[in-house]
Amino acid sequence: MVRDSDFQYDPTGWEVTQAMKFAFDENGYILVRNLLSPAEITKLRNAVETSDGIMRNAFGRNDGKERRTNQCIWNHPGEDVTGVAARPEKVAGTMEQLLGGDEIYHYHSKVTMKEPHTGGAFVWHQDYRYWYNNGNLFPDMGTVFMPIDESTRENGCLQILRGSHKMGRVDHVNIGQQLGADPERVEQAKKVLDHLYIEMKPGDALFFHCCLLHTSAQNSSSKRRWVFISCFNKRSNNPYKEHHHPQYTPMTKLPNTALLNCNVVEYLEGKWFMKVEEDHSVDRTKVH
Ligand SMILES: O=C(O)CCC(=O)C(=O)O
Repeated sequence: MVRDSDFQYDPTGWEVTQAMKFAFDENGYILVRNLLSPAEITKLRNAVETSDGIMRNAFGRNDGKERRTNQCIWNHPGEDVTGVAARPEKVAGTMEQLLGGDEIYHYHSKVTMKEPHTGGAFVWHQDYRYWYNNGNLFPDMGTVFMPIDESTRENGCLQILRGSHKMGRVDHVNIGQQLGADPERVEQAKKVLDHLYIEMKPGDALFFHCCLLHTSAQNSSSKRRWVFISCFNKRSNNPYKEHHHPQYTPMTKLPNTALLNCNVVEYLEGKWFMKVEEDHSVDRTKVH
């Protein structure tokens, strides 16, 4: 029996249940509908759109098929809206519980921006493929994927292979200008695992394991598809070498009211935006 991984946020009393933990362990993800309220998502969207720091530090990611996705990556959350959005109990605390309950820290956050008609694809990959190389010994890591625009099949929503995290770390090879999971493995995996298109509304959140195979298509529609993404690591999995993402750095989780109460849009000190040349996974061109 396939365990259901779809849940609904309850603002009157949110707790990570055994059913959610089993679903995460079994399927490699859970989808939580309405984790962020309309007011919270409006605040986050406005902050992302008006942050000079985010726009200045964005760079393009070519997909090898004449399209590209822009993205901006930063390592430390900071006290501004985009830093606070990663840390409420319902975001960071939920990921902590799903990863087993030990202390986690913020590994990085990013915004991926697929513009209408031009937004690029991401080939099938596991996040742990990159993070393994950074000196993370264990796949005790996860991502929270939170669209700030409606994310549909038409504009390039996330696709996953349910349960593929159980394959362990898959070899990755150059595919076009990206590093992607070995296509032979992906094709075989597709025969035995469900291939799901995760359509999401702004406010929904997908929590997924770092070995879950995922991809997303080009945006050929007239609708923008921007997503806010936060990635976490366990303190016990402190990477053994210094690299372009942080080693263990304590993270303060925040009450669920924090995002609505935060009015700082531009707080750039110490956010440690990643530079285009620090990312070795794909061919990239500077946006600005
Ligand atoms: O935004 C997307 O569609 C996918 C992003 C992703 O997989 C990544 O940044 O590793």
